[in-house]
Amino acid sequence: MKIGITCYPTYGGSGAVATQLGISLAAHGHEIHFISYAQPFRLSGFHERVYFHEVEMERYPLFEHSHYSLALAATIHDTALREGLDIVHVHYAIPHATSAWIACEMLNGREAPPIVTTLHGTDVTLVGMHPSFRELTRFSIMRSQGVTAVSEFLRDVTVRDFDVPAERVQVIPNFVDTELFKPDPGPCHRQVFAPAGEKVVTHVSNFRPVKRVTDVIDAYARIREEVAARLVMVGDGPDRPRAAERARELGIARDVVFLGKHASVEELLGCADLFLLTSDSESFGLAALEALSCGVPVVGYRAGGLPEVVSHGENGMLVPVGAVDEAAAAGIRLLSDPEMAASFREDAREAAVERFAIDRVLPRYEDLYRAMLGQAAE
Ligand code: GMT
Repeated sequence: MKIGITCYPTYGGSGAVATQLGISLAAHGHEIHFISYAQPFRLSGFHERVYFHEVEMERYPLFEHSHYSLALAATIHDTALREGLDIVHVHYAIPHATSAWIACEMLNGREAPPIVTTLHGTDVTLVGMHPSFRELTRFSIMRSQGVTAVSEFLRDVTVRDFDVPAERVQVIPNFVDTELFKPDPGPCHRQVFAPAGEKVVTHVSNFRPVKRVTDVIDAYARIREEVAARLVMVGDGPDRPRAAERARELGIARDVVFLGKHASVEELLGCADLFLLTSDSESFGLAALEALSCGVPVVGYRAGGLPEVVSHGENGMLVPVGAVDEAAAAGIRLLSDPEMAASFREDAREAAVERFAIDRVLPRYEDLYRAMLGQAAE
């Protein structure tokens, strides 16, 4: 099949998943056309049958704002025509599903490829719910021939808040490259982060308010009162300065390292002892899955779809949103009980491989594409 994939290219789970999906589909013999305003951050190296089409946004003095949605529609339309796309698969509803719909309308009579929209999170729970976007989001979801959500939680929210019939939304969970995200990668940077043999606690996110990164700092501050540990903060975003300030206020700044954006988080996760994720909403929590795949237990808030990824008491601990003390207590237990830590690490890796490895999830997308094209599933 020839598949067009649109995603946000910046650091974020939806772009990471869309890119991995495209690369894996290409390895399965499909032809993949990424359509985005920049090369997706995890699309590096050469991959046979993978092409990239950049969305050009002309600047013109009359326009104070760029017309990204329209430029994207034009590029999807152009790519569909020139390459003969069989499927257009967009990740994140706003505005990608809308742009895909415009592109297919523009084909006007020529055979338009079916649109598959994958809902990722704030496209439904936040941005899509804004009064100015709600109707547009619903319209775009309903005009997609295939709709997937990355968790049961997100499917339920979509059905409830957008009045979308439940049978229109299929849950296909996110997945992870378990060969890349694996325990004990070489070289290990543990010595750099924790030269005196301290435990390594890690957090990876885009530091937006929803991630509550100051809670990570607060929980870590309590953990280090009991266990010698260092905190490695990976990523960047609006709340990074607040998190750094909090670490300074608590007098622990020297034990907290802010690495900024990192393209190869697997190198960092692989040498961590604990992953902290204190979001107040998380439709799935890809960062947590990547940690599990590296054999790293997760302590986080019981929010959204995270309980579908992290099994409480088996490979992580989930506590109520905002319960920093409970999160810290869970972290302390895990870091100071070697037997428990070993069992959680083993379960984390096993769960990632058994439930979320690419080979488990990819066929579900292929079946969906075939169903859209009226072909029998393999
Ligand atoms: O929706 C967002 O906030 C952005 C999006 C992204 O591009 O990172 O994150 C969402 O999609 C990820 C991939 O499916 C999920 O793992 C994240 O849980 C989800 N974020 C939220 O729901 C806050």
